[in-house]
Amino acid sequence: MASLPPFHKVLIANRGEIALRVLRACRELGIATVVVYSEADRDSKPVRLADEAVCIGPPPAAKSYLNIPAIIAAAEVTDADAIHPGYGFLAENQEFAERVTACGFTFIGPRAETIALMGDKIAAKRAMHQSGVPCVPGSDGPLPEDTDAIIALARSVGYPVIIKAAGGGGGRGIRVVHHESALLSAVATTREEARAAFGDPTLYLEKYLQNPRHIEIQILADQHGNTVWLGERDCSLQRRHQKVIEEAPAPGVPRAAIEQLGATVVEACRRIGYIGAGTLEFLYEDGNFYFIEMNTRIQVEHPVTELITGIDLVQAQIRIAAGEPLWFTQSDILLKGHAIECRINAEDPWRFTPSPGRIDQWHPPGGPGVRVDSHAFAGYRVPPYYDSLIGKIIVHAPEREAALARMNRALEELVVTGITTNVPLHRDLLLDPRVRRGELSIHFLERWLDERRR
Ligand code: MV4
Repeated sequence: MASLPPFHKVLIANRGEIALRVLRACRELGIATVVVYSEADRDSKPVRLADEAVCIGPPPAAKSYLNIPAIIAAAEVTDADAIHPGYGFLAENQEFAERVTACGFTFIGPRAETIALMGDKIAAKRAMHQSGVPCVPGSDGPLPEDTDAIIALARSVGYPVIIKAAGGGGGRGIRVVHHESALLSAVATTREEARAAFGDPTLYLEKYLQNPRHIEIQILADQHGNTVWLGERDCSLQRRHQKVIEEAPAPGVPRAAIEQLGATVVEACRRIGYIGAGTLEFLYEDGNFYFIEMNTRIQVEHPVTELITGIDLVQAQIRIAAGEPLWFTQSDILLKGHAIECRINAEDPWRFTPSPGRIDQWHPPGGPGVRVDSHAFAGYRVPPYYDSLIGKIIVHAPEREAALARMNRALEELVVTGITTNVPLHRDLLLDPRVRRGELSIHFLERWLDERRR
């Protein structure tokens, strides 16, 4: 059955592997594509594969991928219907979503007011808490100005506490406080950092969880009130808030607990009027989940969910933005097997210094259960201006052990020369018995790196 494409033409306001990923989704839906690019990405794969490409400025992102007027002008001259922001850059920028809509284009993502709600971490937490989503105990709102009130609050929550900026997120504007003696100076410093970085000095406070896992729930919601959750992802293996390996399902977490959480977040997202794809981030410690933030974009690690559900999340984003009702229900979503993603970065595997330059050889892995999302090719020059992600290897197998074996095999097959990559880090990590047993925490990787440096 041939159905009408959701849009005639979509403009892709991003670069690299995610621009290619969105382009592939559009192609399969019969939608023409426009890719915008900076001068540094002129010879990139998404630019070559797109139906049309428009240069929007010089290499620095502030002058190209963050240049809202240039992107809107590109949509106007190419007569695009809709704009997909990918991740990073303008994906969670309320002003961009508003201007896209005001100029008559469809923003492929949540409503601008939802982006604003989730961008305010206090408002997001309050909205989730009111809908029964479990949250970390804390200030239940902005931290007071009064120093005695701050001290009393931290005492009632109990040390250690963590101070967070309402305008922060993703690891920016946070500070852990272990003793009352350090509290007020930590608040003052974090407040000034928040004012400078986000233009908003508002802070909040939470009990600091000392050794949690990072587990997130993927949701999809259409414009007609249908909302589903698509399992969880464990993203605990990270360094400096950059995820390194993600997997689904989260190893060792009781299914009943996740299913209850899934049902709760679906109800919360329905009440908020959430539309599109979204991810709720939780800390998981001692069998309990605590909501921390919600991301209103497609995430780097979305393929892990696609492999265990069989649902194309990027196509779903596009069809939802065009107004289609969800074409499946919660009971149609079966989580099958186990998926693991390794992010391949052009960087030193142990020192993490970027390694831009020309890729001489590129031999991606293949075979059963292996997916490679990458814009790389032999002869491609990794530009020095953007993040170092050159691709992702994602494997799927019936069980976790088989997925680990498959990832080891895929990493052995991968050949990248000319630049340095973090593949040796992945290979060593996947050999670690604690990783193999699924004994993860947000601190595991940094401690593991510390241990091997000695
Ligand atoms: C926390 C926490 C412990 N307790 N909140 C860091 C980034 C931001 N998204 C939230 N973060 C954390 N919030 C409480 N109450 C520990 C972290 C945290 C973290 C969270 C997820 C993934 C990696 C992390 C690394 C360090 C700290």
